[in-house]
Amino acid sequence: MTLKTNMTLSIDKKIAIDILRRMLLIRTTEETIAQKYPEGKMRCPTHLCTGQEAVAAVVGVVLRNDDFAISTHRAHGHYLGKGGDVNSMIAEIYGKVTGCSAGKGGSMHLIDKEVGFMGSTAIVGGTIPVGVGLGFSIQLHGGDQVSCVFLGDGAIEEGVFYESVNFAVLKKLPVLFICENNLYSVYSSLKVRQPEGRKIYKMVEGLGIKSDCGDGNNAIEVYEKLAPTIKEIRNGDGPRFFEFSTYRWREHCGPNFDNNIGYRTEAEYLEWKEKDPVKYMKSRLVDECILTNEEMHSMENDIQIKVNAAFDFAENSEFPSEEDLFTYVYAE
Ligand SMILES: Cc1ncc(C[n+]2csc(CCOP(=O)(O)OP(=O)(O)O)c2C)c(N)n1
Ligand SMILES: [Mg+2]
Repeated sequence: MTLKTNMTLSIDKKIAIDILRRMLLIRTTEETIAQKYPEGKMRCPTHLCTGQEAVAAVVGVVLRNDDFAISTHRAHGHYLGKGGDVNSMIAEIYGKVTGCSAGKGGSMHLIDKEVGFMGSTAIVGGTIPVGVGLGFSIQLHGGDQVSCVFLGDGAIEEGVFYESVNFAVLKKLPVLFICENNLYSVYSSLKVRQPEGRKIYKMVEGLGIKSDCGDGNNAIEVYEKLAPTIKEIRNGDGPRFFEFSTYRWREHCGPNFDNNIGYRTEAEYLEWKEKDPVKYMKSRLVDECILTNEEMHSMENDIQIKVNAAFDFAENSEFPSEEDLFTYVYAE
């Protein structure tokens, strides 16, 4: 692929392409899951992140392989963004022994220490103290890694969030808290959960942590905020909190759209769909002559082939044996 000049983007061209490639991988994987889910072969609940790809992709790019990330029930994008293997993830969702959690976890319980993806669980807020503990372990070992804790706006309403941030601030831990504010906790809007006008990142700042917010549908803005921050955290400057605004397109859990059931409107969804983070990044890269339309189509085609191959891999893999059921995924 040839890189063109004439660029006004503030970020390196290769990094911009890397971010887009990860976003496309996440989008294509999620949309293919949605398409195939009704076949009934994926027997676990799936919380898709279509519409939320930018933050996951950028975090994956700014983190190193030996940095840690820990996530939630909506983990697919975080896992793939961090460099997780799409074959292992799809096999996991199919419950196969070749899955990243050996077929025992399913969509909401992904773990892959090869890429520093230290787990995801369905208990809202449950992984936050684990991510802080990972940050503590980095500090105790004198390393320069970062522990990234992904959380949703709903997790801000769990007490453990406050205990965890307090401990991270107290010990000046290398923890990056990434809150993807998609406005909803299942069917409850922030409007019925928080006082009017409250900004999450401002409230969290009150705990003594440097906090900021940004447009989670604009991958370039997310990169500009996170790249310098990661360096500061590595240099021992303590934890950081970011709130990025975004929107999940599909239903809370499952492959369908649910704008007709009354908790949000079609108009709101369409407004956010206009701000499609993938479309935005694609058009920026074409407009800035970093990629031609042909190169873009070729990249998209390659990714769809890779994703289709992952589904074939999953379908052709074995279920865990009875013996496998009693062995640990990670023995140490
Ligand atoms: C402790 C706990 N309470 C409630 C639930 C039910 N629940 C599952 S996902 C979810 C919404 C979480 O919202 P948010 O953190 O904003 O993440 P999003 O689904 O928007 O990505 C809730 C309340 C749960 N799994 N765990
Ligand atoms: Mg939410």
